[in-house]
Amino acid sequence: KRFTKGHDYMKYNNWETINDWAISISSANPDLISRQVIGNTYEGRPMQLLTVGKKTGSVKPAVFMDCGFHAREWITPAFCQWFVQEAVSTYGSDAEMTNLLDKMDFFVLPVFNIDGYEYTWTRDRMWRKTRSKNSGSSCVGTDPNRNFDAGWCTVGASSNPCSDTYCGSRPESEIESKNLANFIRTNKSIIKSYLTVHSYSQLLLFPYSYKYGLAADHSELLSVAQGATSALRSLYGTKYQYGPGAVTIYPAAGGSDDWAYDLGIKYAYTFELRDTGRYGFLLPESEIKPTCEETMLAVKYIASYVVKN
Ligand code: ING
Ligand code: ZN
Repeated sequence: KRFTKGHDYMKYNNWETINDWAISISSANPDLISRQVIGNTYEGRPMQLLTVGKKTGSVKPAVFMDCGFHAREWITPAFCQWFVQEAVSTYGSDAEMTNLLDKMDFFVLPVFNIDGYEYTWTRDRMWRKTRSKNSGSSCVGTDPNRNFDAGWCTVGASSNPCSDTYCGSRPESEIESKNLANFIRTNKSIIKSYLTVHSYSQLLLFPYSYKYGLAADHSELLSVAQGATSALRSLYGTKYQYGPGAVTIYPAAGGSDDWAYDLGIKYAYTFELRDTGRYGFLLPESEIKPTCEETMLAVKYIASYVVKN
């Protein structure tokens, strides 16, 4: 069953539709999904967080996953919606998903940068940043993936509010960053993995991006990335490169994966979904289904690894 009350997972959905979906899918699956608002965005929209997992009455380890950090990366909210629907519809039939949801919880934030996402639907399809005002400038927005406290604004980021990689006035200057960071700090004892989903380039990145030095857990992060990308490739042959951010794409400070890793969340990964540039951010809707199906395999691989380690 692809649809929950008429919801179409094979189309890009605007924020109003995603918000309605988050409310209805959680109330339709009370044994598997609970919902909370972790704060409001700059423009006042509710950051809906779904907790997906069998309710057992005991504390379970968790994977945190967010989508829609950057407004124009439309395939990523589509993936978070797909993930939640696939989780509830394969629980009890797919052995791996059943085991995952019995033993752990997924915190899923379908759209992090809601104000920016809405702006890409109404004004500028290629918008990336948040929509907050910058004092002393007429330029709007901060790059949320330069706004975290991980070598903040030292490399691959700009202190110019007009730049697409503006790091903000200070770490967590954006209310969306602060809301996310507060939730993760509060729940850090149970969050074993942090996954942040971007597009495009077909990469699976892990710390560090803010420096060239290797993470203490480099060899384990590398081997899990190797396993996850080969699981992904097994479905349609889609090739992913993987490695530390700084050497695999470019050095960039203030990213949420580096921040989560330095907080103590070992399995911190950034996905860059399809494609490699033919359509880029404008990935056709016909590619939503194959992209989400193959990405499911990688996320399940990482979660299964985390659950048994
Ligand atoms: N790419 C990421 C970006 O924010 C990244 C790459 C990952 C940078 C992790 C820093 C840390 O630039 C996209 N497409 O947004
Ligand atoms: Zn991005």
